[in-house]
Amino acid sequence: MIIKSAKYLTSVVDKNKLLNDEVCEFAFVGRSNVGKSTLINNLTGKKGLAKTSSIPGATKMINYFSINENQARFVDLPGYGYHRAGKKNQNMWAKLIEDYLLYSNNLKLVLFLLDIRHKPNELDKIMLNYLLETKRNFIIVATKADKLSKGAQHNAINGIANELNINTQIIFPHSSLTSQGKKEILDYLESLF
Ligand SMILES: Nc1nc2c(ncn2[C@@H]2O[C@H](COP(=O)(O)OP(=O)(O)OP(=O)(O)O)[C@@H](O)[C@H]2O)c(=O)[nH]1
Ligand SMILES: [Mg+2]
Repeated sequence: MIIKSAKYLTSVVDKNKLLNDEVCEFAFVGRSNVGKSTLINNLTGKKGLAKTSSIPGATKMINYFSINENQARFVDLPGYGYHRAGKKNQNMWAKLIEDYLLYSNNLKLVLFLLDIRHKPNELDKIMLNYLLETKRNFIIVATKADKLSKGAQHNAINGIANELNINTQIIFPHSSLTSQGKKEILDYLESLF
């Protein structure tokens, strides 16, 4: 997929306000601070498009971005598992993510992000099961690949595949610093049209 334009559309905190027209969506899910918003900025080539932060809990709403004048939408979701956000916020965000995954009719693919350095945790496994239960099409993006050598990346990807019982072919290592993996991910998105 060649992204020629990307712009912010709207933010939603209510399942009744989810956009549900004919435009296909790609959603970015994962633990807080894993790099969802940064990945959107890297794929679109627009640094400040989605708000990022070194402090977890940056994204608090469902943020929609229009790609190529509504050829598609990127959907930036709040992260899960940020305990300092407090139970009330965590529950609210979890519900929002669940509702989005349940009710979005034109969701083509979930980009499920995992930090390449860490073993998937319990919440990641719950998310994976939720994607399987709701029959959502997904790939795994192993983020922050620049933190590991190529050899260590290879081992980490095998580790993630084993832990989650999935095929390494759907795991894409990515770095927003070097743009490693950007082309492979965009090619994959293109293949879905
Ligand atoms: N080294 C490195 N750092 C990254 C990469 N991607 C993201 N980061 C850093 O990770 C931190 C979190 O990035 P965000 O994109 O805000 O993470 P998020 O998943 O959107 O977080 P929430 O909105 O809190 O759920 C920021 O400090 C980013 O600069 C990467 O590929 N390499
Ligand atoms: Mg974010």
